[in-house]
Amino acid sequence: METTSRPEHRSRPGRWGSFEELPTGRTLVMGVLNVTPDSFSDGGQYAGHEAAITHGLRLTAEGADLVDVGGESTRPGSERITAAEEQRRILPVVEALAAAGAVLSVDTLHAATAAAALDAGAHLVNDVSGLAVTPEMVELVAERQAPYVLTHTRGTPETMDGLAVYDDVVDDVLAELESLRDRFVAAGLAPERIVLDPGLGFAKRGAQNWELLRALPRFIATGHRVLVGASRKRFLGTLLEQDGTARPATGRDAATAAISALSAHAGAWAVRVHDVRPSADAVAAAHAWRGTEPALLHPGAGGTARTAGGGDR
Ligand code: PMM
Repeated sequence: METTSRPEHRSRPGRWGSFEELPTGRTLVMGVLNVTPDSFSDGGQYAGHEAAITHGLRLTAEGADLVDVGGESTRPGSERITAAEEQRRILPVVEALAAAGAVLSVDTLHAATAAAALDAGAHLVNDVSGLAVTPEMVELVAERQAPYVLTHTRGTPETMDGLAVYDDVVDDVLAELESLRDRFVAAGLAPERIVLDPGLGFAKRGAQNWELLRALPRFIATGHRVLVGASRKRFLGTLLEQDGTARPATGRDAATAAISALSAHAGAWAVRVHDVRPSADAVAAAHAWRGTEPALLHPGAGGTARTAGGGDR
């Protein structure tokens, strides 16, 4: 006998049409689409427009609620590209996937690219600038009232590895995120449009990533939606190392799915992953384990601490 409810929305992932229409009763799965020749985790596979569009559609078919389109690698030590080159890479992909009904975020450090992608049909801006966010980006998202993923990092991809020094990584990351959040709110962005992301792997050393994951309920208690981006990251390669050799990126998907399940159990808004199906399944299992669909996992998220009925989810 079927004992768990199967929400209607599971039948049409990736076709929600807008940020507002995304489901609120469960953790969402954001599929990663790197239109780059040099990403650490799927390096160069989807650099051509056709291949990228096909992969984006595959991500939605496999259960992605959102697709995160990026044209510039932000791995430690990666080289910066111009906003013009970034737009050449991603805009045709954004247009095609938006036309297919996918909810899209644009993963960029450049306000000009964020603006162009929003014009081309993207719904959210996913910015991993952290403390280096530009005034132009603050102004843009406030003016457009664009949903904005505020990701913690320090420095730039060239310098961030040397900046992973904290008194208390959880306290410090939360404080830095909240002060950045205040800048956006002061500029006029509605707090419920701000998603917080602890920025795993961004100015974080191995163990610090686990401390942040352990503290996920504290991030969720801010009242903001929280995004977790652990997929295929180096700290998972270290966890799974054999004979002193880190497990390569594509061998990290089972550990990624485990983190997706635990993030869902904790009440994260979304997980950002490369291999969508295992994480979509993991999230479904986590919610089934909880027994009921939470009444509203993200009640208009924004700035005030939520008193979650069941305590730590
Ligand atoms: N990680 C990467 C890129 N963009 N965006 C957010 N919000 N959070 C993350 O953890 C994150 C991100 C790392 O690069 P990848 O696209 O090659 O995984």
